[in-house]
Order: sequence, then C-alpha cells, then structure tokens
Amino acid sequence: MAVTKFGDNDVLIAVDLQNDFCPGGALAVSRANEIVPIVNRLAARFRNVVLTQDWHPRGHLSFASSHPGKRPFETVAASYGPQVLWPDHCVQETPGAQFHRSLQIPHAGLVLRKGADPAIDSYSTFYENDRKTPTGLVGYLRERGLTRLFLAGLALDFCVRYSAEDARREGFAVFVVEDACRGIDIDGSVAATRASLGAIGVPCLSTRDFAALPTA
Ligand code: VGL
Ligand code: ZN
Repeated sequence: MAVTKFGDNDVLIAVDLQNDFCPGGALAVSRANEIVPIVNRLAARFRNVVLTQDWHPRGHLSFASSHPGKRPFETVAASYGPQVLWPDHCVQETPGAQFHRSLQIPHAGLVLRKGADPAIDSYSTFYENDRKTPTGLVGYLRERGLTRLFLAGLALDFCVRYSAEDARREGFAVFVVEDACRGIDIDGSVAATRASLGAIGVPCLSTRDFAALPTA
C-alpha cells in the first residue's frame, strides 16, 4: 500500500500533543517533545488535519487518585472491563491539557476532545473505552469524504493504537507515521501495538517515506 501523493481525501490525525504527555508533564511520554516539529512539518503537507485532545474532568475514573489505595499504572475493573489507572492528567482547563506551545497547525479543521465522561476513559478518538460510545469522528470524516487516515502523536501504544484499530474496523485506510509518535511502553505495550497493527494490516510508515512525494 504505497502512498504516492497526499490529496483531498487524506487527513492527518494528530493525537493528544498536550503538555501533560510531554517531558515535565503529569504523564510524560519519553521524548514526546521531539515529535512536535515533525508533526508540524507533516501537517503542513495536509489540507485536512484533525487534532485530538485528552480532556478529563477532575476525579476522572482513569485517575489512580480516584481509587483509594491504588497507584498509577495498576489496573482496576471498570464497568466496561479492565482500566489502567493513570496519574491525574489533561484535566480540563489546566495548563497540562493545553497543546504543546510549539505545536503549530493553524489550518486544523477540528479539535476533537475525548475522555470528558467522568466514568469512561477514551483512548480511541472514535469510541470510548466501553467500545460503544462514539465520539462522532467517523461521521465527520465520512461526511467530508476523508477516506485515508494518517495517525501521529501520543501515545503510540494507547491513543494512537486504539484509534488506528477502530479506524480500520470502520473501513478507513489507515497509516501510522511511526517516527511522528512516541510510546508510553507499559509491560511490552509498544511491541504489542506493532504486532496488533501488523495483524490488521495497518502499515507503520516513516516521514522519510513521504519525503519525495508531491503534495496535492
Ligand atoms: C493516553 C493514557 C491516558 C494517550 C490518554 O493519549 O495515549 N494515554 N490518557
Ligand atoms: Zn487520558
């Protein structure tokens, strides 16, 4: 599935490039700041860009602090299945939830916030962790004729992974731009992500693969 050109049906989905996921943030992903300029350059080549923003209320179910005696990175049983617990992060209207100050994608057409339901986490930008509550992004993309999705951002092994899997299931062509992602890597989750994406036929590309492409 070679990409020969970016066009009107292509969309870059830049996932959760927020302060709390960058070094110094509450749920810092190692070397996350390195991808901000990479994503900026990549986004400049797309007419269509969607930004996603993790956007939790205080006391969110995914926060370890909401479960007495539990610590971050432990798992609890939520009503919809196992849920990893995180440090408090991306709390609505806090600096940690803001986009990285160097992120510059003024032409982004949509900022999609997720994780706002206090009782359901949302890794995927398509469906919440109950696997059935839609965010509306499928409808947005379909209505606008966007059929080929390029995913970049944070974290490779959570929000990017689950978004890619849901997008495939919805029938979109999906590519992960791996050098424009960074992972959290809990218990082999990055390796599991590569295996899962490989199994469902989602290519992991590098921005170098696009270097020589004409941009439509
Ligand atoms: C994410 C854990 C918790 C992500 C969001 O953006 O990958 N990971 N919330
Ligand atoms: Zn979150």
